Amino acid sequence: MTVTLDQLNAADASAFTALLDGVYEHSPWIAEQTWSQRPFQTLAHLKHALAQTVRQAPQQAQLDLIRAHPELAGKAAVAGQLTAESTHEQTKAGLTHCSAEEFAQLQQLNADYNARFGWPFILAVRGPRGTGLSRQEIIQTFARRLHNHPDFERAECLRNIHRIAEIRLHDKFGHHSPQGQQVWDWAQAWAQHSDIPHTEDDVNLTVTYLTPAHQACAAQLQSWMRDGGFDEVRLDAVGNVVGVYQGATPSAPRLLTGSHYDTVRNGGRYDGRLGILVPMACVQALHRAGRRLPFAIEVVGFAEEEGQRYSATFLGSSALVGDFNPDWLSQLDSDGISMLEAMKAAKLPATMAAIQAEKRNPAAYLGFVEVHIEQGPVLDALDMPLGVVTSINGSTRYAIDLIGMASHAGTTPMMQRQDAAAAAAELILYVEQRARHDQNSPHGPSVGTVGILNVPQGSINVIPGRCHLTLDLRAPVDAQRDALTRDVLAQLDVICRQRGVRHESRLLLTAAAAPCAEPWQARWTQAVQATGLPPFTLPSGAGHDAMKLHQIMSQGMLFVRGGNAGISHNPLETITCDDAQLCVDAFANLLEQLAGQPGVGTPSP
Ligand code: HGY
Ligand code: MN
Ligand code: MN
Repeated sequence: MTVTLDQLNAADASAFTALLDGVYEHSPWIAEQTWSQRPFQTLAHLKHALAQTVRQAPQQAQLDLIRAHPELAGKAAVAGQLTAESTHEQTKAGLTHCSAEEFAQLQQLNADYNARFGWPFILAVRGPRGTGLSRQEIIQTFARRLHNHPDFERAECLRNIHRIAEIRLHDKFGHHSPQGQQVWDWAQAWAQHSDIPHTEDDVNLTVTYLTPAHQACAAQLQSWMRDGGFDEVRLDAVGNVVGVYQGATPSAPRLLTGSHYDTVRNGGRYDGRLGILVPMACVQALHRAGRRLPFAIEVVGFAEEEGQRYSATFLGSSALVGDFNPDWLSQLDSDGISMLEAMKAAKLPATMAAIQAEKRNPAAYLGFVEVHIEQGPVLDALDMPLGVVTSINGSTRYAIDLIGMASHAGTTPMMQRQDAAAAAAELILYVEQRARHDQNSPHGPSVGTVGILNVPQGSINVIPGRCHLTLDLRAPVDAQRDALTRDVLAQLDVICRQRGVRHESRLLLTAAAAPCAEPWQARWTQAVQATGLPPFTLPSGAGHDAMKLHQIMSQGMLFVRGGNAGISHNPLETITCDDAQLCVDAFANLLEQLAGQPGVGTPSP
């Protein structure tokens, strides 16, 4: 018998607790202490309230909650003493069918984990899709998390307990997330295309500009858009996939939305792609309902945002704002192929005229909205599925070659070296120390990263004569970004002087900080509240296509929680299909807000 919110809201404390029996393993106190917050507007509201009850409980109560859970394929399972819910979950994940080797691995992991942390390993084995992780995924996650810091691991166990509770609540309420599952499934299907072929135990998702995998992703997206009811679907002059779902009248203004479908090397499945798939799910629903809004919806899958194959970050969205840099066309990739040649091989027009024709007229648009995975730890740490972005950090990127003198590692006295790698090491530590200096800046912290570092043709017994590195410097406002950049480059000169080394530095990118327009922040906040969640705002440390569109129209962003503490640019990047559903619901609400807004035809401020 499924439970309903009306039933729950009308229940007295004991009936309320009874209705939620089993949601949190052997811990009725959580429902008891949450009862007073009724009425609950939505299931998301209830889940968030239950999670906050745990968050506000004393640490001992949190530990007791963790310890109330059985081990995976542990003694209780062997003795048949699991609760019905845990039995169902462990069975669904195949833990009742372990091979002898898997069983032995799990027993060892249980023993090692308990010895290290003093509580059982907690994992929502039904996974992000709710259909169950594989035994291999469970064992890999178990082994990986064994090395976490205890404070982090305790928090991660609690996050998994909330995910277990969420799935159990959905079972109780007969709740499903069909569009969230569709978005999640699309992301898995898209991830099959990679520049690096997948092997059984190594899924290295790498999709860089105009490679065969990239072109397969573009073809796949066009096919999904056509199937999903878009009226126009095309590949534009730089490889962006553009889908238009017309409005009620041909002259209707357009809402522009989308994100990028390229990835970093060995990246995640949701970075960028979520921002294409979520609006696509909303258009599919409108099409199926035969509905037309007073505005058209233009969804763009941007072809290149990460700047991996070529140093041309935001290439796709640059074309839409009219600042595609013609110099990019002559850039060579690591195989010596120019961007122009890559465009021709991909059967793109490969002319600046065609590229410049992609520039959008902002007067025809209501603005740009982008959904994106947070790519950071904030939402996951707060058990918050959605967050509204206030501003996108500005950034500068440099490629730097340090040039010293290669010489014999054995005979060159330490005081007579021009060691390019040692100079790089000193610079890296300075970048870290200088960025930390802004930790308490009133605008928010800066960040500084050296993401690429190598000694070309290095040898074990040769002092590095050259060292190549990249700088990625970011801050919430441009003045702070520029001060950080100035200091780092000044220190680079000092280090070079002191070490008899010289440098060749090349500015790759300057992206201005992009505050999200208040009207869009307000609409996203209203959309999040409509899901039953409290509004939450946060800045974006990551760069996004929205900061490009910001140059010609108002923009707003919605973040979705990333699991695994929000890790990103990493195969561990993850979201749940239920959070994806909340995101689709929020996007659909934003569309309804716009549709119901008088004079929606005029561009937003
Ligand atoms: O680096 C970034 O912030 C983005 O993922 N391109
Ligand atoms: Mn990225
Ligand atoms: Mn991205």
